[in-house]
Amino acid sequence: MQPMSDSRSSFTVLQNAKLYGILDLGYVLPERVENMTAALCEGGVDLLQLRAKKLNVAEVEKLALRMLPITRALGVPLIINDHLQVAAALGSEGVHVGQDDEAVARARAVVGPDVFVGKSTHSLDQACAAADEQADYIGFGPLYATGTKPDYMPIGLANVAEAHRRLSLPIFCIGGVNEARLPEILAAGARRVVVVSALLLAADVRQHVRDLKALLP
Ligand code: 3NM
Repeated sequence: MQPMSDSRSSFTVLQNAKLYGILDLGYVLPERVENMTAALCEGGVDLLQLRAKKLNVAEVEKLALRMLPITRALGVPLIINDHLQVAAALGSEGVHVGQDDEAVARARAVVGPDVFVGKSTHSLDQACAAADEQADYIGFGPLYATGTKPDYMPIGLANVAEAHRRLSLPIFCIGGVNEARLPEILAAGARRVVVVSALLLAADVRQHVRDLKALLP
């Protein structure tokens, strides 16, 4: 499969990204993956992650293979959650890892320098540590309690501005982000967001992506 036009162009897309969607198999039936990928990308998500916590590696790889022609045709970097080997085998544009020690370095060793590596962070200290670890971007949250990641304590908005003051890497605020909350999230200093359930459960996914993007400066 053709990579995005050159391997650094996905890094440029990352630097400019405001709205990051996640296709989470907790919300989307496997047979709807192509439709949902197209709706999210055509609506205008800047980045798209495949997250399938309950599927095995072979199933994740098959889904990613079905998504890639769509994401590539629309110039949206595809990020694989957790499965470094899938990202490496398919040459996806990015990979996303959790809060394990050395997770970024271990990911980089598997996927190489042309695949960007993002890390989940759940406090200001973890955000700073991930930047020190040379993550290419971080998720910062959950801002609010969310059914998508139910076991995590919400961290609120208090440290959003401080994270942006201290760090220069892209910070994607995540967790309970929706249209109604976006104004207060932006007022707290966020510049980029990840939206999962509010997009995947929208009656008109394409239009909802457009509506959210219009609210992001
Ligand atoms: N990671 P929704 S919160 C996948 O804080 C994920 O690291 C989080 O889903 C983190 O938009 C989260 O439906 C779930 O709340 C986000």
